[in-house]
Amino acid sequence: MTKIELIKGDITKITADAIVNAANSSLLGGGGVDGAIHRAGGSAILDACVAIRNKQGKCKTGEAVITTAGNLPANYVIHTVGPVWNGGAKKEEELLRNCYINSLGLAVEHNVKTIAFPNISTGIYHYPKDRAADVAIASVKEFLETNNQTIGKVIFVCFDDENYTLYKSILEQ
Ligand code: AR6
Repeated sequence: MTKIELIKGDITKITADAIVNAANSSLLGGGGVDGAIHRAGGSAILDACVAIRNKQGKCKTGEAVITTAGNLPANYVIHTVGPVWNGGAKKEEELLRNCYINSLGLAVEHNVKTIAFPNISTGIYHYPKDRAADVAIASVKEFLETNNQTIGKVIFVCFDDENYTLYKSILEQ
């Protein structure tokens, strides 16, 4: 049985096999959690992202790539590109679900036992937090029920009180 854990805090401080980054399709860094991860992890992460860019181009929305975690207390960073919220009829839900499913797929491929997720798309990309929390938790549960034999723990790391309260109430149900 995989454990689902909820933490309020900074994902760059989490010790896990992999932490997930809410990146953009350039993979070259940005603000929010992306900026925090690149700052704390150092240039090895950007170097690895540039190498991926050179090989396969930009990362499409909903897709994910994996790199070293540089100086972070994790082995890998899985960079996924969440959808920008655009009213809800632009496949945002499906794309956000893909972020979680594709990140977990990469994690399994790399024998990751513990993985930490931020609240993808709920900052600069303005996905409504309540809807995003529903999608995140449902997608992770679906993946764990159907595909997983190896992941031991999934940690949802909420940076702000609103997300933490939303996740807490959904997970307690
Ligand atoms: N640890 C955990 N969560 C964090 C941290 C942190 N250190 N910092 C922020 N958050 P955002 P997005 C939360 O804006 O909406 C970047 O420029 C934050 O409170 O980081 O997917 C990228 O390059 C929010 O709940 O990501 C893209 O251009 C959540 O992380 C764009 O932002 C996501 O907020 C992606 O936007």
